[in-house]
Amino acid sequence: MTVDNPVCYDREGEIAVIEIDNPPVNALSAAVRQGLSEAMARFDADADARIAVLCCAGRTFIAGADISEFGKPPVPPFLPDVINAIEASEKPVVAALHGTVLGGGLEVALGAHARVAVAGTRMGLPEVTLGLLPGAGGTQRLPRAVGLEAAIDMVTSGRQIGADEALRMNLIDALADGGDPREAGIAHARELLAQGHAGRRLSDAEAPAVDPQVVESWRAKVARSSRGQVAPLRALDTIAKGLALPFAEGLALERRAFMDLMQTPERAAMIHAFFSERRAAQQDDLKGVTPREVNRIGVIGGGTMGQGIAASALSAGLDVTLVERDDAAAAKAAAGIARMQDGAVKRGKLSQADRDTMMADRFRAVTDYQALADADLVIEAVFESMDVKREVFARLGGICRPGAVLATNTSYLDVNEIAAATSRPEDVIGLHFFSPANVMRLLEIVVADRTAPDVVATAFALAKRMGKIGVRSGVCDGFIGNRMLSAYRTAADHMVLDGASPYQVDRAIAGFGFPMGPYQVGDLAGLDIGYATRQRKAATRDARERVPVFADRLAEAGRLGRKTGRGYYIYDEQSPQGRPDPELEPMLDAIRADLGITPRDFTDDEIRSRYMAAMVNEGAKILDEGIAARASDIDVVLLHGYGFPRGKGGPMHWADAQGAAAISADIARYGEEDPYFWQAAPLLTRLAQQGGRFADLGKDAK
Ligand code: 3H9
Repeated sequence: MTVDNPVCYDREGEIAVIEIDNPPVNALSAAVRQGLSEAMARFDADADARIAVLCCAGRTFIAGADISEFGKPPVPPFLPDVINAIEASEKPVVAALHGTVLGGGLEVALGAHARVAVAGTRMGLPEVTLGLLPGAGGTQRLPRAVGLEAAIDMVTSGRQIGADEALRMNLIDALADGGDPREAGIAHARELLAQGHAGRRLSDAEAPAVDPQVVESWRAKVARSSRGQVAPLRALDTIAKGLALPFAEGLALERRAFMDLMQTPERAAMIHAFFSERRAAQQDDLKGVTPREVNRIGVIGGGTMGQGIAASALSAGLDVTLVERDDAAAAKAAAGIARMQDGAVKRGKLSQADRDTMMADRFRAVTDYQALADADLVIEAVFESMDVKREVFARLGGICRPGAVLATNTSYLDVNEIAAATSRPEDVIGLHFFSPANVMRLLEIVVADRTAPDVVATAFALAKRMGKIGVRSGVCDGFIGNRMLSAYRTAADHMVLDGASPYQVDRAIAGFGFPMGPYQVGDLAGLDIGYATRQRKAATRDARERVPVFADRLAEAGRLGRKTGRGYYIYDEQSPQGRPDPELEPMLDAIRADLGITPRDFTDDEIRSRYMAAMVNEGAKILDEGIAARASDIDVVLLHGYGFPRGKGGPMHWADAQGAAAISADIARYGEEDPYFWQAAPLLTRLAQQGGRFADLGKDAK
């Protein structure tokens, strides 16, 4: 290997070893493709080499095409040609797999004549999660290896499978004993040589029969799960149509589909999401700051949130002490956490033995705060009241060891005020988990005025360890996510006051790609939460602010959403997911009449425009105030905490695609009716005037 060539060729006797070393994930950059082509030519010409092993250095086999090259002009050699050359070799090539063998990486492996994996290897074709489909033979070779339905499942979902499953479905030929992929490949190559076995070319294998009925039933399933995304259905079609053609024509069909998808806004949005998630952890001011060590965690409060946080921390290998008010509450919390871990065992994510030792050795639920004396980090998840939180933090300041991080899971309260309740505000930070905390990946890291840099670094390190995506937020009411939610929910409420039905709003928003509309979300979260917030703010409310009287009426009538069987929708055995309530419209009409509003019709498009304009406008204010450091952080919050459709990249990416001028013009129009709510963010106005984009602001410009 030279400095420029990330692919190394050497020999072990009759076995050629072709090793790729392109950190961090051995992505198939132009240099790797070039190096692989040259290595294959050298192997073909090497009379002393009878078989080749293709493996990778570092933490993983090839994790796919180099995503950072997407959207730029393609540079030869192209991956399908490189893979065809591997497969066309007269002498067998063994792919030796480890780590995460994804996308183009799995396609390279499918072009080899045999595949061996070390234990723990994961494989998948995640292209649909980037708005693409496998573009280097995956739609044609995979079905020839594993059969039609298994291939459709993998390609249209992008899901990863483990090495055991891969062996069962014939995706790999063998599972190695040891953990070293190079050694595993060499051992497998020796076996093949000894048996006189040359492996097989998948392009020569017979294509599985394509039963149109099977394809149709998958189409219905994929259409449901992909919620308007184009790539999964295009992938399904490409598999089905391609398999009916000779192999080379199937490949050509696939290539055309891949190039088409490369041009879609969906592809750009999903790749924006991918890099935004990774960028969120990059904090310039934390370079060189060492995080504090965290092994023992305390969780105060064993409600749904506390349980989820504890379960998630346990799964990350941390030691957890949970504190509750009394023995009964502690026992209830412990039982809830045990149930979550049992669920993980059932889903195959955790072994029974690990679950048992985790619960016995690394977890305890107690009633005495003193048990937190040696915790490295304590997360408070008690009732959302400033008085209660201040009391908890005042106590913690005296009990926790010096240097322990004190975190609050508040979802909107002022973290500066909470920090002021302790003698050590520099140790205090907000860690806003989302419910259910053992499932949701988003973690808002709320940095208060006096939070120490190493506490911020500790929070990011903890997020990573817990498999969460940490996004930094400044202190404001609701932080990034709930503040945005409040804005777009208010826009929806105004439309309902003015004549739209909540059911139409929900349908229109689902039509944009959200899994649920705002009123379905409200019913799920419980209508008492919003009611309590409105009550809290009533005394200081500006007289020009329009109140969603209908929401108050529902809450006052005890219609609190799913948990009471009735909110905006009715939930019963007949309709567990909810059905419209015939009493709602008459109630809304009466309220409108009381308020002197003549109801008007809204089109679904207008509903979506107003909803999105409110969201983007609030995002612009959040950026202007420095609550979020970059637009892409806001996108990550909405994508991971609020169901924003990934195929649209997040609200700020979506705004850039529409153009600030168009959104700004909408807001100016809406503002003619309600100038109080529709106040354009100065940043949005600026971008509209200059033709600028959120993506080019500040850190995003780098
Ligand atoms: C494809 O293959 C198309 C083909 O079908 C056809 C082609 C013709 N490219 O996630 P991490 C970077 S589509 C470039 O933090 P982890 C990443 O940005 C591709 N860069 O680590 C980060 O950089 P930084 C199909 C990539 O251990 C660093 O590597 N493949 C790529 O948590 C570490 O990443 C995929 O979709 C890439 N492909 O997870 C796989 N992948 O440090 C996408 C990663 O500067 N990748 N980087 O922020 C993943 O799912 C995860 O990165 C992986 C590692 C599981 C591999």
